[in-house]
Amino acid sequence: MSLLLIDRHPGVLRLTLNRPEVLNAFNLDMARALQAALDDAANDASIRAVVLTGSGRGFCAGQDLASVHMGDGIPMPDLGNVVRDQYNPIITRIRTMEKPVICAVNGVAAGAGANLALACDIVLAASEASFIQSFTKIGLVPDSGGTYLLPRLVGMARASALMLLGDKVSATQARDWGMIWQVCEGGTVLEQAMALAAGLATQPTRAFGLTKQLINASLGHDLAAQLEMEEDLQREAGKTADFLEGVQAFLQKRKPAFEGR
Ligand code: T3D
Repeated sequence: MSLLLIDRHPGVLRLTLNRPEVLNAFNLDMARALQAALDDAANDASIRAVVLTGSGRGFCAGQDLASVHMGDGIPMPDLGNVVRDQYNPIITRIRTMEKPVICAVNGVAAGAGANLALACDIVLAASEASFIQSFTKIGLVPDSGGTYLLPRLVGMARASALMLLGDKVSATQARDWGMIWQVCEGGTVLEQAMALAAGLATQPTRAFGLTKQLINASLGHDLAAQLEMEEDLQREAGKTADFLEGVQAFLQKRKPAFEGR
């Protein structure tokens, strides 16, 4: 059985974590498969949006705790290496990929699974989904970019409490706190994510990529540096075929046909 299901739709790549018996917890092979698929998506110009979801009733329960070999005199594993080799490349790729990554959180998202979802550009969650920063419950620290993203999404007070207490946050609460974009009722989360992705795949992909660069940079920039970067990237956007098409379509009162370049 494939640990990651890869489905191509026009302009859209759908990636489904596929270890439903353990709520799609990550082992090394699944992490490697996701890394490779994200790399392919980033480098394939025909893919203009990515959807990430999970099979079964969970989205992802983080690290597969059964695959961490310890106890009975076995030396303690070096978890820094696990984070470096498994999770950091995935989070970096999602954040830096110059096309939108949409997460369809179909069920519980815990530990690295929660932070994987939060790293995506637009997060939709099923009404029954939940988010748990479960790391400290097993004596670990949050990883997969959670300590970077969560305080920025929900503020220090909520991020600190969520990470120290490890409480479950419902999809509705997550939306109301600004952690995610939207809650989808009635089992429609994947359908809605795919429809969103199909729409985005017909839009100016290059401008999306540049916008992602600006959003990422804004988290560390002061206003002057950000204004300068906007100037630079607007210069680039202004040279794209999609800009020309967008303006012509507006003036001719027709729908633009963006090619993503
Ligand atoms: O290497 C490193 O460790 C470093 C990297 C760390 C990154 C991390 O992600 S650390 C955090 C790891 N994840 C967790 O601590 C979450 C553990 N899981 C849970 O707390 C609960 O399963 C959930 C709250 C996510 C869901 O609860 P519930 O009641 O809906 O489901 P369940 O019955 O607990 O789980 C269903 C099955 O999935 C169950 O197997 P079984 O009994 O039916 O055979 C359970 O053992 C399995 N499962 C769930 N999470 C994991 C898992 N198996 C392995 N690893 C898991 N993380």
